[in-house]
Amino acid sequence: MEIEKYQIDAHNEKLTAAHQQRFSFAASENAKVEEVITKLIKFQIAIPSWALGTGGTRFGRFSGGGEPRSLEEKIEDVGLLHKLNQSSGAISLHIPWDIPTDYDAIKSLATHHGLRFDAMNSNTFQDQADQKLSYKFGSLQHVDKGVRQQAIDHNIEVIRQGVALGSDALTVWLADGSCFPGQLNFRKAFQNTLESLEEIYAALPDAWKVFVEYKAFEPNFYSTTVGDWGQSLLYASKLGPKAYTLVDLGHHLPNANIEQIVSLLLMEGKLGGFHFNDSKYGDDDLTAGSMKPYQLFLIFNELVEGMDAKGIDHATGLGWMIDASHNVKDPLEDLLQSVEAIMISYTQALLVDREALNIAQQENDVVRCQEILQDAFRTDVRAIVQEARLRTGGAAQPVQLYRGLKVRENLISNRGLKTVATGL
Ligand SMILES: [Mn+2]
Repeated sequence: MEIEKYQIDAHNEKLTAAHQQRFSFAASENAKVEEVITKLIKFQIAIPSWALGTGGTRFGRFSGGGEPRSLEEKIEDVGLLHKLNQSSGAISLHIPWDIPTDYDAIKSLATHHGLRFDAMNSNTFQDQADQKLSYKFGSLQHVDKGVRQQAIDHNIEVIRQGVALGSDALTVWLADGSCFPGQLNFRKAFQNTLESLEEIYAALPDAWKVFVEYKAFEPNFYSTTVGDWGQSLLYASKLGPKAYTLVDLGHHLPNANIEQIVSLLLMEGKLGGFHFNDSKYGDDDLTAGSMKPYQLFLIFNELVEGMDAKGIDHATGLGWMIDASHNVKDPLEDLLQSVEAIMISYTQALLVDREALNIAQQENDVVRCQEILQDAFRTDVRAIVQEARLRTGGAAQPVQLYRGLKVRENLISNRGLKTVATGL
């Protein structure tokens, strides 16, 4: 299914008058509004191929129907999102779930939908049917060199796939760790992992980056070999200039100060990418901004401040990706909500009066510091985000139009009710 321009125009026309009124007010309140809109138009968030189907939990999975059955249909789905919000112009693939059969055809399909290929994701957290050795006790950390080599070869193969598609980054998330005290020699596990990553790093093309993603726990529940940002930063520093830390919002212990982590990684030039989601308890993979919107804003506040301090381009300097997966929502509606929440937080962070904040910090005026941050956070920026979307041909209200056009019903009638997205 494709959404046609006339359908978006018809939807927008009905909402123009009300939007204009709200936008004029927002513009009158914010002197920087045009500068902000320029940045919003450039800012694109990659959609992970695995978020397009119902994710499920370890207890069950409740398919919503019409899920993409192939890489082509996944690209089609991200194309639908991008058509609606004009902010989802990239797809992040997972290998071996998304191996193309015809690279040129896949590339031209992506181009047709205005999409590029974001970071490639390797998978050594589960065994594939044709796999010789098992990852039950880890992959890059494994005590057996043969298992490590298999995992290294897989990652190099993912780089090769990414090169063929025009991607320029590899994300390595490892389930490696241990479930019980004594199971693992921490130092040996670290060193094995580092040596394995060094071999993968050596296979990176010149302009490529490797993102080392950390996670505090799960599926291993006693130790994780890339468990936190300190461990990830150690690997990234030892590997070299093409290696960076990737922050996934759901991969911290409860109440971690993620904004401070982000700030220091940026200071060190080692923040490479971001996985957006939200959570209340653990790695809940909920819609971005659905649980802790103030935290999302505070993170963006540090991102904007840190990127500006280093002269990093907001849109291209870091890898921006969603990493979420749902059991109860239509995955496409959920992704539209996530992108909207991210754009709202980014906009609010752009509105922070940085000069005033610097002065207030310098004067230890704690009350004023809070006022400045919360003034930006409490600004209703939805009309600004909407204006950026309208100027690039997106829909005024993406979820509303998605429902109005009966996109899900359409996908179900095309693909069937009982479909399973590859990899889920
Ligand atoms: Mn992630």
